[in-house]
Amino acid sequence: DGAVTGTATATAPAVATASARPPLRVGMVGYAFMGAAHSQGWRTAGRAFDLPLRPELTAICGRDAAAVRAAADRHGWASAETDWRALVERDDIDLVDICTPGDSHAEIALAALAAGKHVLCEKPLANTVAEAEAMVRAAREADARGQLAMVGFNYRRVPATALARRMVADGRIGRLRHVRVTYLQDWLVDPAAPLTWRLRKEQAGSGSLGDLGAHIVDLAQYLAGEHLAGVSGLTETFVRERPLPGRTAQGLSAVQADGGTGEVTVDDAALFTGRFPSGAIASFEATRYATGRKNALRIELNGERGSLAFDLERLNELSYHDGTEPGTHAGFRRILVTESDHPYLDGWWPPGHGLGYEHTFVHQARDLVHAIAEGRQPEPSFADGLQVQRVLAAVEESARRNSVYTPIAV
Ligand code: SOE
Repeated sequence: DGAVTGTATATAPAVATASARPPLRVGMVGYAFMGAAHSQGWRTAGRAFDLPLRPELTAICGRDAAAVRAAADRHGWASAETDWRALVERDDIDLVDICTPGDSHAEIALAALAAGKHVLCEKPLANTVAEAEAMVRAAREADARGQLAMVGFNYRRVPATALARRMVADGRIGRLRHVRVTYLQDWLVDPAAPLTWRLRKEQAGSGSLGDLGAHIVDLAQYLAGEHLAGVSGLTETFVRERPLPGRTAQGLSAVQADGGTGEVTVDDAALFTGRFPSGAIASFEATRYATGRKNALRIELNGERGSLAFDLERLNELSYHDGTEPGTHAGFRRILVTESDHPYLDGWWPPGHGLGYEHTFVHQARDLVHAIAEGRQPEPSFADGLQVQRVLAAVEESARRNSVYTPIAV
């Protein structure tokens, strides 16, 4: 700088350091699994990437004072609140991030938008179509006041899925014929796993359908570049009665029971097919009973000119078959999605060093910060979240009517 060069006229180059950027002060509601994941996102985005606003972890909120204080310390939040209404009213918060079970999404989002905040809401957007519609209306009104709202479908932010989207849009697989998606987990295989909130309709809205099916519907539509026109589905609940969880139960399948059992009021598995307006057809499977499968989100797209395949358990890779190559040496090849010109890779490590699940939340925070700084609607929007909700509702309706083909409401 000037002092070091020793010349009175020398000036330092105008380097805007991250700490000189205007802050984006975040208040987050919820501090369990998704709260920890979103905390990572907010904490890291401004360090890995050059962002126009500097995310600040201003306040975290949860009902249990001691637990939320501990979460604040652990994840780096400056303060803790026990009442989300107090959090959304705080003058020193610009954005409210909702990481609670689905039954409180709509109420918190509406209050936060009314209080002038931007909103990020975990998926599924809401527990019902009616709630999601109210959220979309509120988001539209807020948009006119310069506030933005996004739903958190984080699997769009895996570099390999973002690259797949780019390749489909560039015509690399040509006209789409098939989309084949599964999202398989196994944390409910044990009938002694307790009845946590994800198994209660009044809290979670639905079971595997909303928890896992929402992700694969969004991802399939995002990659296909179009919305489903209709679906036929089946749902099943394999274990209808489970031990009640202890008050301290944490995580997906913590076994601490208080005694007594309760009814499982959601689906354990959902299986459905769908049609796209282009003529492509799709199949979907979402379950927590796929013994041995931990977080197996797999998607394959077959087009007239080629195919793409992705497996979340190998998330740095994308398989691509170029059907226009001579048959003698054509075949699926593995693209290692770690080059600096691959989506999101400009902020990370040299080629081959790889990313993980948590980076999707960093990328989500990054994209939202850019949209807010530029004053444009981030994607996926609340309207996108509502559309996914309508697909889920159509699957439930179809399942109720023995798999009758059910058009998606528009
Ligand atoms: C549990 O099934 C869960 O944590 C989902 O709620 C998340 O959305 C998914 O990303 C991982 O699995």
